[in-house]
Amino acid sequence: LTMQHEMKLALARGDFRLFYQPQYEIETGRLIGMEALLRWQHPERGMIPPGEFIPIAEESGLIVQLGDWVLAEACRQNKTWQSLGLPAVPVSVNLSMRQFLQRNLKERVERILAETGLEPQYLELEITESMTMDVKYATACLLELAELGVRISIDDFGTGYSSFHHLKNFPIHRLKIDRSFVRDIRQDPNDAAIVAAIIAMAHNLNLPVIAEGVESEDQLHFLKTHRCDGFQGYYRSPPVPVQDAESLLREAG
Ligand code: G
Ligand code: G
Ligand code: MN
Ligand code: NA
Repeated sequence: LTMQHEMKLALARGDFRLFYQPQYEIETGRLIGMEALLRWQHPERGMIPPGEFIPIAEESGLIVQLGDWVLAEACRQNKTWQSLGLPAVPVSVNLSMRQFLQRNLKERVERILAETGLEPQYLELEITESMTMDVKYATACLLELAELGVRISIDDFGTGYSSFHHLKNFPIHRLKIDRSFVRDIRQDPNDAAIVAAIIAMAHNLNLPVIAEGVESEDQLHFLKTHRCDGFQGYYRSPPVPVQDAESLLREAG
């Protein structure tokens, strides 16, 4: 069985799962969002991390179907939480390049929102910086998505080729600083300078910034001092299964 075939079976059997990582406001510690992260619960091999199958799904094109499943599942789950009276926060979903290049992406997202009944402001789409290289296409595509009323963030910011010039023309709602810059923020003055510069630049463009991969009090303190708006990371919580995510929302309510 090829990996591609196995993934098709897994999708049909319901072996994919979403984990959720909470996002917090730095100033208050308040829970402000949940990032949905895909996992494959393989019957024999156990939990397979996305790094091992997303590239293959991307190559084969299966990512389009899988991505639709992720979108629908995240929206459905968020709507369920809201129906239970839990605090309403946006759910963030990672888009792959292949999904971003689909001509009917807007219609697909629109249909999923309609089918799940989730209001568009409670869905955030994460695209990576590298997906905006074709500036003309990215601008047009992001404008279409923004028209739906969904939120858009730039993930892994700082790792790609960033055109600050074009950034200001994208209809985006926030930047996510890549965790590779956060890791050594207290040891490496270059990383510290980069993070401080990204925050300052984003704020000049009126964009909130969230830092990923925060693992220590020290890192959080640095980010707070530099007025970073949000964070996610093991320091507060790793990505957790749906039941644990629900508990976190309950505690926040
Ligand atoms: O959750 P984890 O750290 O293992 O994720 C590894 C990578 O897989 C990250 O870059 C993350 O953005 C990506 N990823 C996780 N879930 C999804 C998903 O649903 N769709 C896409 N396209 N990428 C995902
Ligand atoms: O590329 P993206 O930002 O979507 O990747 C998210 C990935 O980062 C998830 O797979 C998640 O498991 C991982 N992650 C989340 N928090 C931390 C953290 O504090 N440290 C590290 N090393 N990885 C993290
Ligand atoms: Mn992400
Ligand atoms: Na990232």
